Amino acid sequence: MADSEYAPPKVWTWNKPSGGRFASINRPIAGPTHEKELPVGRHPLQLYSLGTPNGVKVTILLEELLALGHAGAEYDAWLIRISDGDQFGSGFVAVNPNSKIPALLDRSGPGPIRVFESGSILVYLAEKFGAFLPAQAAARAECLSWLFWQVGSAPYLGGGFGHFYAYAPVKIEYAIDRFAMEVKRQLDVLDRRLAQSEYVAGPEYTIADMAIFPWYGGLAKGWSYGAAEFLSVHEYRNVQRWADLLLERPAVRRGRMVNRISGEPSSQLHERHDARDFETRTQDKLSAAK
Ligand SMILES: N[C@@H](CCC(=O)N[C@@H](CS)C(=O)NCC(=O)O)C(=O)O
Repeated sequence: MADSEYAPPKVWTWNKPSGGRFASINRPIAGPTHEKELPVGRHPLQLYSLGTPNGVKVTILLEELLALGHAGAEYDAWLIRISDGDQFGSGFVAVNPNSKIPALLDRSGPGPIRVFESGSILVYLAEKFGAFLPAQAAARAECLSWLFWQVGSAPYLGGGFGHFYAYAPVKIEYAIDRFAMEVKRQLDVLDRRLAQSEYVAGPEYTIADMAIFPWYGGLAKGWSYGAAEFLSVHEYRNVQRWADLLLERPAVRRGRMVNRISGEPSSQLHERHDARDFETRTQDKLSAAK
């Protein structure tokens, strides 16, 4: 049946798979599907994640904190394979009832503290270590405004544009047009801001940059959905300038490797338990050692 002929029933029921990539993990109910404890390593912070844009925001911040000398930011990054349904294990759901990566357990205090939602994790860690979130009221407000701009905007990029352009089982012109228009508008918002300011929230590098970079920097650099040409991302020159600036940072480069399961084997560090893992435990090194 063509889309225009679809007449929604009175009550929606879950009677067939939704189709498209990731259909196997979509379901209309929450809660665990199976019992599975989460592993716990030796560091104060336990991160359960995957190297997607939402996961990378947090590993960039952790690597930046360590680069600043905050030893308390040492972390174990465990791999959650969402296409295998790891996010529906009982241990993961206890840390994030929303069953999505990233999820953090802070075990540095008297009792573990769970933190979920990537934006919330960024604020929690920035406040805990007093870094990358300005203290002065106006600068802090600007940083949090851009951080929440990312949290509110990216679902239109990922769930809207990315889904209908790259993952849906059918190409629907109406949906692709609608979300391409919105994503180009968002890129223009960012481009105009970055024409006035070195970093997104002002002259300082903050958690707003770390949140926005994996989504919109990644789109600008052609890493997302094979859509660089379609969206003419080269036209957003200030976004390009800023993305290149962030890519020069060693902590950003390390953060992008953690929990990554695609791309060059030398860029994939499936789990990170020690700073030396970047030198010794990337997939190319592990394969060579076999
Ligand atoms: N708003 C959430 C979104 C997290 C999210 O969508 N995570 C995706 C991967 S990027 C996920 O875990 N998907 C698994 C699923 O939907 O079952 C955040 O920012 O943390």
